Amino acid sequence: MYAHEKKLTGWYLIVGMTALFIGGSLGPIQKLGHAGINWYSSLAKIGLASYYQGLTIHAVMNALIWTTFFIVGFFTYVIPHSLKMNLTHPKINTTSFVMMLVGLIMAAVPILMNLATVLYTFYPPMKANSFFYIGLVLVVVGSWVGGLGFYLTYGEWRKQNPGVRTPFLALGALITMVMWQIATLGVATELLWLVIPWSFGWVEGVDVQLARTFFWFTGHPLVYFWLLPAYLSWYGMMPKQAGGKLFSEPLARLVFWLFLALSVPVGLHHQYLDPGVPAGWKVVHAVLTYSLFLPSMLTAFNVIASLELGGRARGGTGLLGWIRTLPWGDPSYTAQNLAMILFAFGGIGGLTNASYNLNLVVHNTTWVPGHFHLTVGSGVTLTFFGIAYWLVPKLTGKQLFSPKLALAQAWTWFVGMLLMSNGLHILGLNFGVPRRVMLGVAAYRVDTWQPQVIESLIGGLILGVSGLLFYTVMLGTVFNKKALVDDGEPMPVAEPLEPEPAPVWLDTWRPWLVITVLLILIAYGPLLFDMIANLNMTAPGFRVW
Ligand code: HEM
Ligand SMILES: [Cu+2]
Repeated sequence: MYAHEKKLTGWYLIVGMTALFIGGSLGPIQKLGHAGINWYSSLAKIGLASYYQGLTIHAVMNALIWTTFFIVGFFTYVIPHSLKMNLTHPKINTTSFVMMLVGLIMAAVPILMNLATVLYTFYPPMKANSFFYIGLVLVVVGSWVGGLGFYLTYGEWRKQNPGVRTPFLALGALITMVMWQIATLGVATELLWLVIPWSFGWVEGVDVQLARTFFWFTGHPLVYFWLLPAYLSWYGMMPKQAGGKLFSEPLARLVFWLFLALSVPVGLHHQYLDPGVPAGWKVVHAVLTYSLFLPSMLTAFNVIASLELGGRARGGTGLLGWIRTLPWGDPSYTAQNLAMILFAFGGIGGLTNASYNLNLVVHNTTWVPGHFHLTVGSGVTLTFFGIAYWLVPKLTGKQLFSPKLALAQAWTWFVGMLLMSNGLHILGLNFGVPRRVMLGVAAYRVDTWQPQVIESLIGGLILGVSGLLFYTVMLGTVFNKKALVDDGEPMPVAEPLEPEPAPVWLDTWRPWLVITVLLILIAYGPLLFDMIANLNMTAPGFRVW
């Protein structure tokens, strides 16, 4: 059973991890560039034209491709196993993978040919080769098709199980996909309506402000699309790995519904400094952004309480003694717990970014990459590594290669990221050092930056080693001679502490979807109406590289 699902998940993971390998390799090279050690003239010989081409590859492969492929692949495994039934339309899910792969290739070729060095935000009026944009659309639409396969499977399950609560893991995954589906309407509109016709030269100009607004309509919920699968594992799997139970399952469901409702109508917090957006709407989005603090804190409380149950069940006592008895020898658990700690720092910094006035201080400084390497670069990526440490053995039927090496991977990522992100945060906050610059050759570079430049370089190099350890463990597992002993459990599933089923309103889609759409209409409706009524398709395209 589940042979098709496993194979498909395996393919998603192979593509995602390959993308991360290519993108991740450039990370330490960028750090060297910041410190004045310039590898780019040597890299030119193998076709890398500039720091910016490298930065585009780094962020597109890591933040867009690795995440999306891993997530859709993970859900292809989790949803059927959670519902305890096969995908009902396996061909649809296979089509999803093929579309995403074709899209990836279509976008990657222009990037590698230096025809799309527009960074992963591709803000117009920078203009890339059309196939870059078409490829990205295909990746997104391919993920929608995957979602469709999941919904059809869920519909069939619902028919066979009327009145039964949707299992938590399936519900969380489905909510994440629906949120993604709604959120990506923004970037799909941006590309299909504004950018692609303009990049082909069918229309003269593009409305830069409207394009950015559509982009961030998707751009913020994108971070929750990355994060919710990690939350799903923290809530629904890690307590089991720790020997505990999910402290409050209804609360966990509520959190997913809240993220569905609140992820989208907050995008303007990325546009506080955009001159074409009225201040009033920025304030509305700022307030809504702070409302995300609620589900975030509920998560911290619920997940830590669940882990505490595990630590105590394993013999831990005292106020904090249970922390010591958590399964720190298990790389899957440890990677995810360390990811959580890094993510907590990222979340705290995020409060600064989200503040309308404090944002001015850190906007477009190195503080920002300092922040998101803690969130997507660690909270998400290190959690996905932790998941891979149990999932890849299940997929291949092989034992995890060298759990010790995997543990070393988790800890080196933790230490490396603390150093790199600390350095980047301080440089941005104290000195206003700009992001997206090869600082080593900047004319305005000063010696007072040096301590943090070195600190973050050391962090970046440790991260590079950590990345190599990850790939060693993955390849070692795939080629491991030792077969996995089947324990009959396809994935860790945390039991709820309270046996009663969650209330029906936490398993009902309609009211939550209505709230979601209403909030989006309130937060974006008048603004978009105004921008479209005053459409300004005037900016010509530029090739600045
Ligand atoms: C080996 C580990 C890594 C290192 C050393 C590293 C280093 C860097 C550096 C130095 C920058 C450029 C900062 C600038 O010039 O503004 C950067 C940008 C970025 N990184 Fe990483 N990174 C790593 C892993 C990751 C991962 C795992 C992700 C996401 C999953 C990620 C996502 C990004 C993104 C989205 C950018 C922004 C690019 C832009 O501004 O257009 N990085 N990284
Ligand atoms: Cu955001």
